[in-house]
Parts: sequence; structure tokens; C-alpha cells
Amino acid sequence: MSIQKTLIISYPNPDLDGYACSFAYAELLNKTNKNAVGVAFGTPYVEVQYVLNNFEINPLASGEDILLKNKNCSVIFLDESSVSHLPPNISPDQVVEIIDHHMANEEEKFVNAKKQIEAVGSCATLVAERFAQSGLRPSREAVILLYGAIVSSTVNFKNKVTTERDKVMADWLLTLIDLPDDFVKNLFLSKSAVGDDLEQILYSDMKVVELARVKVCIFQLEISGVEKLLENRKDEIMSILKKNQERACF
Ligand SMILES: [Mn+2]
Repeated sequence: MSIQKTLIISYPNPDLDGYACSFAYAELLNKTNKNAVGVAFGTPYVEVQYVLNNFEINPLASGEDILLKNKNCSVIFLDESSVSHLPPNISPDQVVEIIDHHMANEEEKFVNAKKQIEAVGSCATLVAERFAQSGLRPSREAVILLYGAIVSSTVNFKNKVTTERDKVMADWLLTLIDLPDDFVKNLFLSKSAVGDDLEQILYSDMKVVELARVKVCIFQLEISGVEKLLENRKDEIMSILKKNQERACF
């Protein structure tokens, strides 16, 4: 075992793709005797909670807690390669490796990192490929998370970012375990179950971009039945956006 611990991270409040990659890549590195620990910052997205709870998977350690004891450690950054998406208190110089599928990125700012950035539908596809190439078998937990991430990121292979590589890896993962027939349906339902936590869900996937010196906040909600939500809760959504606008002092 190498002495130095490497943190395997994605962005704060990760979705299933970022979370699955952190979980599975840490596992792969551990299986090859590297001292890596997968962590999650903030509050993982609702679909992550669904998969963890339903398949009795132990959650990743809290990134904030582990970072306190491992300041300035090496970091592997997954499913992102922009500096603004790094968790607080981690500098781009600490990042030694990046695996990502976002072609709009700031990879040049990570000067110490070796990088694999390829346009596939899900970063989990790239991590699954690493497992497949290694000849090592991922755990049941890693398989469920990686498969769920590919399905979720590609909207069950329907959205235009989907590639053949995503399908090949999803099929390979399915050969390793038996999943319930309603896995995909329930995964998407879990994303659509918006209750009292509407504001929290909106903020968990908020991005700020600057367009012609104007800051624009983009909230994203991936659900089925969006018309119904807008019909029932439009006022609530507008008041959340208004509150955000006031807070940001535009
Ligand atoms: Mn992703």
C-alpha cells in the first residue's frame, strides 16, 4: 500500500453518475493495492439516496470530514473537470487524475492531472471500462451504482449523448448481477418524487454561468411528469427563483 491517501471525489451534491464513479473507482484502486478513499461532498442527489436505501449500500464517507484529516492530499476528480465545481478547500494543483465526459471543461487548469475526457453518455461508462479492462470484478454495490448511473445519465439510452460504449458497458454490468425488472422504472420515479424538498432539489443541481457579464443561475430538474409539477407548484417555483435572485444581488 502506498502511504499517501488519495481522495476520490466528484462535485458537491453529486448526482448518481458522480457518486457511482467515486464509489467504483475507489474500489478499483483499492483492489490494485492503492490507498484510495471514495468520498462525497454535500448532499447527494435524491436518486443516489434511493439506490443506497433500496439496495442496502453503505454510503461513501463525508468528503468534508475526511478532508479535515487529510489536508493537501492527492485528489482524483471524476465526472467533472471545471475548477468551479471542485469542492471548497481543494485546489486544482491537488488533482492528480481526471476522468470525465464533459467536453466543455477547464482541463488545462489541472496542471498536475493525467486526464481521460471522452464524449460518452455517462462517466460511469469510462469507470466500468477500466474495471472490464483490469479483469477485476466490481462488487455488487459498484455494479448497481454504475449501471444506475449509465441508465440515469442517458435517460435509459434515449438521450442524444448516448453512445455505443454506454450500451456495451451497461450490458456487461447486467451480466454480473440480477436486478429487479422494475429497477429502471423505480429509479426514474425516485427522481420524480418531488415533495417538500423542492427547493433543496432545485439547489442541488444549480449552476451559475456568466453570460456577457451577467450572472445566470440555471436550475435543472430531471423528472417525469413535469407538466403536472408546473401546474400544481408554479407559484412555489417562482418564489424560490425570486428568493435566489434577491440573495444573489443581481
Ligand atoms: Mn456525468
